Amino acid sequence: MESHEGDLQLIREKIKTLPSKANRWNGRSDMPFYQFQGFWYNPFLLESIMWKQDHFVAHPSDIVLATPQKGGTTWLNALAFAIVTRDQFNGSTSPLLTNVSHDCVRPLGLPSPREVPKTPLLGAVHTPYVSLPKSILASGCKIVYMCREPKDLFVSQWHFQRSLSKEKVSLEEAFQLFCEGLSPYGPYWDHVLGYWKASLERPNEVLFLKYEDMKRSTADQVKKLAEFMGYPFSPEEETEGKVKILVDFCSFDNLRNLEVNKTGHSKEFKVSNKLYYRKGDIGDWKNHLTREMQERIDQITEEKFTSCGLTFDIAT
Ligand code: PAP
Repeated sequence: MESHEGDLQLIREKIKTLPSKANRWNGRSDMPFYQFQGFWYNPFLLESIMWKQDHFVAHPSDIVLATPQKGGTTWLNALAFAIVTRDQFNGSTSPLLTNVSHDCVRPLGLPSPREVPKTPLLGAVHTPYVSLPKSILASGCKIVYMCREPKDLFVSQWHFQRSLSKEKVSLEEAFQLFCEGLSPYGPYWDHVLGYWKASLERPNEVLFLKYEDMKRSTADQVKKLAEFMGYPFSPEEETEGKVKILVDFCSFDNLRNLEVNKTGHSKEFKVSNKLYYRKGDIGDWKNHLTREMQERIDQITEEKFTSCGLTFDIAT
């Protein structure tokens, strides 16, 4: 325990030496952004990322669920958990009925000594690919990444950060910061590209998913996800309609209307669960961004992604 505290103390000292900027997203002068390996974090999140780099021991059977903040974490956690536990639980016994999905997977970002590993271990991170613990890459365990079209992700992140903060950042200021890369776990585009390139280089180990594809063809994407994780649906299961049952169970409307997600708090993050369920639509940016904002963000997306072969349907 003492060495655990000692390690954290060293990390805290190191953080203080990193490039730093005011964090206008939360308006708190005691919690600025620090830049580490190209990305911006508040000091508490960074502490856990740095701690895990040195201490997290991955097993080849682990499955890492990686998302940028607001990239579809709640949904991906729920789907992955429902897939790997489908022989254990059904629609009336699933822990997802009484726990927000963040509490059904292990948040790999937090510094806690590793418990006896469950197999498989589902672990969730917002950590950029470059900053993942090296043992994750060395173990060859599976990594699933889900992200979202940049304009919708920005709008979702703006709503979420405002709901957590006393000082409410304006849309215009948050937009400016987001485009400059100064957002929680940002620059967003670099976060996406890290996993995109890894999925091209190591396709058996890194699966790259888009929130929009998951919305438009959920059943196909869920089958792909299950197959990748090593839990494919059998022809019998497909005939019995198991894919549709799982998709309906994890749908926005079904999960949002559960009591735990209307009135509960996540045990791990102490956040009100209803904040994880806002609209769940594609294209909500149209209700928030001006034409100029749209053009600016689309231009960055085009510049950053197109040459790497990554496209999003930016119009919808
Ligand atoms: P997190 O990274 O803070 O955990 P995350 O789950 O990635 O948040 O983002 C929440 C978004 O996913 C919200 O989008 P919105 O702000 O545009 O509405 C939320 O509504 C949406 N969401 C949550 N659960 C589901 C679901 N089951 N299906 C589709 N979208 C969902």
